Amino acid sequence: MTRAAVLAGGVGAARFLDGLVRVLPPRDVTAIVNVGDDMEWAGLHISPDIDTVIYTLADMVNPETGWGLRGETRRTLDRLSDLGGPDWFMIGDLDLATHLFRSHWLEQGNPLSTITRDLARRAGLALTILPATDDRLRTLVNTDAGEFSFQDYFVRRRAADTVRSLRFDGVETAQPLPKAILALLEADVIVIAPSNPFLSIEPILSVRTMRETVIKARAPVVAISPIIGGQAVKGPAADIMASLGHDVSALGVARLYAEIADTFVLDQADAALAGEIEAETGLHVDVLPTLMVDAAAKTALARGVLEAAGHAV
Ligand code: FO1
Repeated sequence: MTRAAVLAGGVGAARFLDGLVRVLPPRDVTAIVNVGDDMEWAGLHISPDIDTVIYTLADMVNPETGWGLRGETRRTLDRLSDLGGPDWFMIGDLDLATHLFRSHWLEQGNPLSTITRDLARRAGLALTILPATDDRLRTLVNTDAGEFSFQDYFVRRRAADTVRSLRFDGVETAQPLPKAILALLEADVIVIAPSNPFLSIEPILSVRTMRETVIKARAPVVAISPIIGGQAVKGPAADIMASLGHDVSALGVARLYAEIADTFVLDQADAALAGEIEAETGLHVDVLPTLMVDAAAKTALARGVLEAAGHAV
């Protein structure tokens, strides 16, 4: 039996997990998902990364965007537009039901983790999906134009502002889920998914005891680069790394994970950096095709990552 715990952000992580549950029994997989991107929108609680993971694994995701539901319309949003908004965040008509469901049960006093478990079960998923915390945790982006919530910065302002620093509001008091700590301690492999290191992974690791647990856990830690050939596959990772003064390359990502990971997986396109990364960071480097264009590519990456951790499947 190989138990895997995966630190996960949005689209890249969801695709990786989709491959992982095809090579491991889903019951042996735990995803610990970022909630720093969560927001309140029109009175509803939205957890984009959790929803992206659920929708992708349930094969319900909109393939064009990588988030939202396949085949949904924007009729409600258009009507909201006619009323004067808020309409800057694209909430599709089917996705809206998820936010109504989550908000309703939160309002009734249920923790986010319980609602997430329910949503995953109703989507027919057997892996464990845990929010990084049940407490309020919000990524705030400090830019030249002021401080914004992540979605304000990313969607409303189209990631146009130069980022100076990030802050995780609520992180001083946010508690990790005991189940997440246990999953990390019991795992045979811990994977840092190919997600934005600053916006997706750092908010998870910043929750108290999380980073220390990943470091002290007995399992090998494998981090997958979300940067290929100096570019992010999706999202603002490249821009943010650059404006925070980091090298926009697999080497730049490897440096961020040098203390926490054992193995670093980079794409074939960056194979030439392998030697330099090993020499500078001390990480063991594995070169794999990391672009998850279809089910076969996702499965191959998951298999390669398990092999890199010494767990052939
Ligand atoms: N990303 C966008 O770029 N524009 C949107 O209007 C948008 C709406 C949206 C609605 C629900 C959801 O679950 C995700 C949504 N996303 C949207 C993606 C979201 O911003 C993600 O947090 C990021 O892609 C980072 O993972």
